[in-house]
Amino acid sequence: MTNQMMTTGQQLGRRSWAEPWKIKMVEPMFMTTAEQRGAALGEAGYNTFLLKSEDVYIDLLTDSGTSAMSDRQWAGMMLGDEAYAGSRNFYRLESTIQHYYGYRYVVPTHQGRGAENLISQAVIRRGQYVPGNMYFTTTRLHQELAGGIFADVIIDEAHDPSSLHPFKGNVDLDKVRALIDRESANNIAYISLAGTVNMAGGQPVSMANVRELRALCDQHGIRIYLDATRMVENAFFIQEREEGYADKSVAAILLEFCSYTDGAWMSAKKDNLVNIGGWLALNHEDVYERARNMVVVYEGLHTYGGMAGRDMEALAIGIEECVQDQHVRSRIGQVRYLGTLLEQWGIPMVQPIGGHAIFLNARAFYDHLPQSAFPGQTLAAELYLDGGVRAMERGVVSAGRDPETGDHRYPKLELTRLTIPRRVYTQSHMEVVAESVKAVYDRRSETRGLKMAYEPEYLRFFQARFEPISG
Ligand code: PM9
Repeated sequence: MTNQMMTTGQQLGRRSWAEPWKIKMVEPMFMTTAEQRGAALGEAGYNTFLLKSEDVYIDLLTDSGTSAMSDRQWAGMMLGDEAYAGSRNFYRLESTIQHYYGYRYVVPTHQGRGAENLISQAVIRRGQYVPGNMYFTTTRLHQELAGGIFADVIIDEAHDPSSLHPFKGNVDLDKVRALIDRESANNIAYISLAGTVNMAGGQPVSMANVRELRALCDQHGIRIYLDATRMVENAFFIQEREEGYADKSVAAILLEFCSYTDGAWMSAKKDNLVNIGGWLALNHEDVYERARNMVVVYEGLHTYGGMAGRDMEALAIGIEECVQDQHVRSRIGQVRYLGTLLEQWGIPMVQPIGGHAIFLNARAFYDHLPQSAFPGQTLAAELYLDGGVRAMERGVVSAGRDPETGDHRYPKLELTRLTIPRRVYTQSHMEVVAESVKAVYDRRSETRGLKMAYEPEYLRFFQARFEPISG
């Protein structure tokens, strides 16, 4: 048998895995011509967020709200209790979150940033620091809008795309100690801990790290709030990489991890397998009271928080499904499949391969472009032009401007993210994507970069417009 005829499993000397589901309904996809893509990208100001989805072939913009729901979830949609107050679906959702994540109190929200707004407003005093394991766009913005000052306390390895540290999401406890010594514990609102860390490449936090962080915070009376958006994927990495966890289920690991934190906010559009939804869960009654009161100002009543009853039912079922070991293994397996195809051509990317996406290292990809020519944004544009694949920038555009100086923030990581929706695409789609990345890589020296033509005030990566640098 030639190498080309062998399955990936055979090549690696083991049996292959397969998705624990089969396809019951399909949605047609259409390929555009190069000319159509050129026109569409020009109209979108070279920003993939401004493309119409009908002009996209394979959509790897985000894994947020793009999952395929199961037959059970769709059946659950028919059980929506659309009462304004006290919907039965809310109580089901509340007990499911309590069961799998272990927190006492639950406040539903329309999506993750609704919950980020509530927790930031509820617990940050103006001028307080919020140390976190790398920034996330919406999270930091809500912390800043509430008067907080974000401080990056992730380990240095997280900023190095080639470091093979197995837990690049870990908090550097010395950085936290130094901040406490400098500013005093009283001036720290809470630790903002994310598992996995999106902007670092979907990298996990170890159980040992969160346990030590808890001990340190207990000494100083500091609370820890978790961004649990992709915590199920984080639990899988712990099972795979951390001593003592190989025989524990993802669900058991998730519960233990959460037990070291005081609460969590969630974009249910990721791990939890729904197209819309979010929640905030808390252990302390005082914080819960504040959040529960504010939810009626910003989201809706405290028993729906911006979701329909049917959304809450689908979400409760999504939580049960997403913690199944086989599901997480195949979800991360597909991300790795794409990564392994790209690795064989030497395409630069963040290592180790993370949970939800391949993060191409645009700085190394276009090593002839300065960061001011937006290499990450340029690569996303070029991928779309080549084969209609939609990716997203995660570099200087996403980092925004420093609120004090007004200057661009230049992050060490200048990345382009190929984000894999859950249960949506097949291995053949991954192959088409990989070949497109390779084609763009082969002609990288011809690429000149972009300049920004329009910049909105908040979260500029969503709506900014660009023009190609000519010459
Ligand atoms: N993440 C993503 O594509 C959605 C669009 S970019 C803002 O990665 C984390 C870790 C996220 C996240 C969204 C949110 C906000 C919070 N934390 O989008 O408001 O990755 O539901 O969640 C996106 P919502």
